[in-house]
Amino acid sequence: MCVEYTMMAMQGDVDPDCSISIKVIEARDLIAADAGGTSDPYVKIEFDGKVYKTGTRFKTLDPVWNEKFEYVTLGTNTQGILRFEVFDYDLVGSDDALGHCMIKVGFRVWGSRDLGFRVRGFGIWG
Ligand SMILES: [Ca+2]
Repeated sequence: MCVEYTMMAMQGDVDPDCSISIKVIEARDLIAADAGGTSDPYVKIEFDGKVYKTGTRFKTLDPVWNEKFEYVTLGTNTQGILRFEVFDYDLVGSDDALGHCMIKVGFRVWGSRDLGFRVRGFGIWG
């Protein structure tokens, strides 16, 4: 699975505003969860108590999403665990978990005017 995240700090009223943007790019060779030998994958993303979901890609084991999510938190200390979980969508019954990965992210902005800091990273998961 390939995801990309960017963290940056911009000047806020009091403290810098720290934001993280996440782009879910694609996954390959997923498990076939349906009788036809394919799955209907989507990704659930969790960070800082918030949950987002990508759209569902039907009947594929190599889904491409290219979907972007923006998180904004206030303060000079932003860190946490980015959790990605891939599910197979099913019309009937509960969705099947296909796998997950986690990325630890974090940075600290030193000094109230030390801005423009940016981190970019990729998470690869087979
Ligand atoms: Ca399915």
